[in-house]
Amino acid sequence: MNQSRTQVAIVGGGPAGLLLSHLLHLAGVESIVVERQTRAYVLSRVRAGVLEWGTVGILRDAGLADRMDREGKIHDGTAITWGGGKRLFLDIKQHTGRHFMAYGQTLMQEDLDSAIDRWGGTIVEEAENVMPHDIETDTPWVSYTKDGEEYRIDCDFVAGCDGYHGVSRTVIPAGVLREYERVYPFGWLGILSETPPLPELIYCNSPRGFALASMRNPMLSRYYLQVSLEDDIDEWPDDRFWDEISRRYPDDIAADIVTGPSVEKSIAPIRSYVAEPMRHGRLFLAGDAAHIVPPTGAKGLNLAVSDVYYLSRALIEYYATGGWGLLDGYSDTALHRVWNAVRFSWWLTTTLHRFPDQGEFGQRIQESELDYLSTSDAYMAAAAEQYAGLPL
Ligand code: FAS
Ligand code: PHB
Repeated sequence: MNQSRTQVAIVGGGPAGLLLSHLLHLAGVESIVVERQTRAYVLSRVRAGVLEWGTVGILRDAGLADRMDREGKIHDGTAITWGGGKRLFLDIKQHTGRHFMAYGQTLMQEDLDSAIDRWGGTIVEEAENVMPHDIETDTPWVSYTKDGEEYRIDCDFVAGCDGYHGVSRTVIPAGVLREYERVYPFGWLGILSETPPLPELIYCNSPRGFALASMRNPMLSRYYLQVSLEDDIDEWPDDRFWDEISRRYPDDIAADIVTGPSVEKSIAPIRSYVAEPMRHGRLFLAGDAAHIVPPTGAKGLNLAVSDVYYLSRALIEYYATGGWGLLDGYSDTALHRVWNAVRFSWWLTTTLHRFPDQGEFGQRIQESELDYLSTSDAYMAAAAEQYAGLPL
């Protein structure tokens, strides 16, 4: 058994795990990241594209924002279209004074990888059979195997940053863990194409189903269509995708969509999920390991960042003062923000997507909701505040 020791063992090398390792390092706290995939595989997963202004601030303060500030695009709000041509602009700058940054999670992950390599951090790739142990004691540890060898990392704390399908959540006793879930009866078919994107993000409620136009850079567009959970990616050749998205958007918007061959295409299931508490003993969960939101509200990655912001502050306080105050308050603090984002993502998902059993009555209710939103400054301000992300 190859043995090592660190202060914080981090399970999972996605954005939550890497950002936590970096923030801890900046405060002189040691960690080791244990990731079951290769870095290349993690980078190959095309995911989020919108960073809340709070996330932007955390990345800037941590010295992780040079490329984001060069290549990211700042937006003052997002558009919503419905009812065959109606539209509104959810102006988060006007209502909150904040913006959001269009910058792909893949690039953020690369920036984190590079930063950790620069200061010589440890990211174990292709770790198998990762398992946290003795999290209810003062001497937790993490085991894993790699290239046929067994490894043990003794630590003070374990951070479970291993996503929805990770192992960390499973070591919280069944009698302690409370789970809340809603699975939606549709998926998101996402496409990347090397074409100029529309200038703004545009969410679309159409009787044919939801659509979203987004971007990654001036020559890389990201589009989504709501599809049936029974659909297979092979049933969606590029031509069908472009034809369908032009049917869902009003003609004048559809006319501006520049089509082209897809360079990535995938279908993701849509669910809301929260695990409570986000801490048990010396195990702390952060990011998708603790919660999943429909991408409609662009909250998933941003929640991972806010969890890590709270957890890093708590761990830094412990190592600086021996105090447990922020650690003891971590789960409640993180969950307050999580549930707000879960509720907003659920509301926007139920307002913009076509549900199988909603009928024409349900369609008109959704359109009436958007009509009201577009005419009420108070409602727009509330929606803008939540899309922008509540202050940390
Ligand atoms: P991640 O899942 O990103 O990372 C967890 C890491 O842990 C992974 O690298 C995994 O390989 C590793 N791991 C898992 N089990 C392990 C084990 N047993 N041992 C060691 N390592 C293990 N969010 C948005 O805001 N907008 C979007 O458009 C959007 N689209 C998405 C599309 C898809 C298909 C998915 C799955 C998610 C999407 N999300 C989106 C949400 C996504 O961005 C997550 O919120 C974000 O990746 C969360 O980061 P982490 O918590 O680090 O989890
Ligand atoms: C994206 O650009 O991938 C994106 C943007 C906004 C969302 C979801 C995804 O709500």
